[in-house]
Amino acid sequence: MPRYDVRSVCVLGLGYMGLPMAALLATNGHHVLGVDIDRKKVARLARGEIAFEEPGLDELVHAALARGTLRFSPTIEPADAFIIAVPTPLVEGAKRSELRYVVLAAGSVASVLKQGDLVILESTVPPKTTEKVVIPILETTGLAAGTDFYVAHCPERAIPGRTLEELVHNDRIIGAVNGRSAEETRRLYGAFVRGAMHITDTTTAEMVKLMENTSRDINIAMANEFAKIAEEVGVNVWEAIELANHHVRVNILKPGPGVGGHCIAVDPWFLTENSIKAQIIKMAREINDSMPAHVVGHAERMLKGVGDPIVAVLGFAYKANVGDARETPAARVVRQAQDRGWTVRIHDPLVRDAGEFVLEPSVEDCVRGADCILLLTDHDAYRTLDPARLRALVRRPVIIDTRNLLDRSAWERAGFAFTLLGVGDGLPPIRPHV
Ligand code: SAJ
Repeated sequence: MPRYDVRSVCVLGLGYMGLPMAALLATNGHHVLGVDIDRKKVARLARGEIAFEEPGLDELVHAALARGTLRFSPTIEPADAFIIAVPTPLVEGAKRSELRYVVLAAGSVASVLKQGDLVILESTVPPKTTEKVVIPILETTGLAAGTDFYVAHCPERAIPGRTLEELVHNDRIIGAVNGRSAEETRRLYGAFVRGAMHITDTTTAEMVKLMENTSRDINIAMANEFAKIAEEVGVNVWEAIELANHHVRVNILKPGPGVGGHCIAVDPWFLTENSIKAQIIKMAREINDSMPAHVVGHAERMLKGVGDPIVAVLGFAYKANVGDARETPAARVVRQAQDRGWTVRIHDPLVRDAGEFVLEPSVEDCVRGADCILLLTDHDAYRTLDPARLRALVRRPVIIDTRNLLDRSAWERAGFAFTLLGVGDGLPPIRPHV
């Protein structure tokens, strides 16, 4: 008999997806226990302290805490449904997935699993992980997937910066082991998901998620390659892309200093790790990974002849208007600049945790005495920078915009030498054939 009222839900992994999911379920009729192996994080969350910025999340978590429908603990408890939303990073130094946290989480679910429970894997994983890794761990209990308990893989697809809105309104893929598992999952997510829910098998769902992010990675690699070619032939790639996108069937993405974040820079490797046929996916990864060095090459050109240069990096987040610095290409730019012996100062108005990197408290502190400003993230806050004011602070008025954010003529009027990524300034243009 279907249960019409799943009420106790345990969410394992309280990161960028697990926490929003837990808060949404807890404010939509369920009693939720959020579990994380990081005891300090659990203690902070219990006090209502969230370590990252996400629109609406703070309010939602506080609303759920006030209602008493959301609790946090380092220890799992029996529940009607379990959602595994733990990280799946790359193995250190290798281009394949680290499934250690998924394995640990599945083992911990197995320790409390009972007849009739629902287990949903949300973490992004390589094809066949649900079938070959997660289900076997859950079945060590002696219970059978699909009959004694229900299993689905529902990859999250919300974008950082709009997580709550997208968790509610995006379509969901439900990769279920059987019809009953799909129905139980649909019922649970139905509490807050307003998008359509598409049912398929677990391996197809795994593949769909990886294909989505891989397709974006390949498209960004193409834009980055266009930028390099435009520099060679003396064209403004941003103008060329804008014009090409007037074609009804063309939609070229934007070049930049590289692809960061915990998804697009990682997921394509999950798709290729067991494939002997994959080619274009690996090449796109390499093109995107080459961009930090390309940007540092631009800086090198602009700093020619300058002894002991000071470089001011504006923007450390992996993309605009988020405080997330996971896998940020800025870290690679900074390291490569430091490897050249340059002094690098970094500013970001949104990033709270830059790991080993020290952030300056203000743009002014960052650019004072600098020989080159390197704009790496297109935060809205940087649009309104006053070039004349910064001109008075820097040692040499040089700026490299890797995101096409700034008003070139305003910076040039203030006396800056302005380089825009993907523009063939200063290079001899190739004459068109006549
Ligand atoms: N980027 C470019 N040029 C572009 C677009 C992006 O250089 O035209 C760069 C960004 O600056 C950033 C990186 O790519 O460094 C990734 O940013 P993003 O906004 O493309 O994607 P993410 O990583 O924030 O979120 C993606 C989304 N996937 C797709 O759009 C297919 C999101 O829906 C997924 O939920 C998320 O990955 C995830 O968790 O997998």
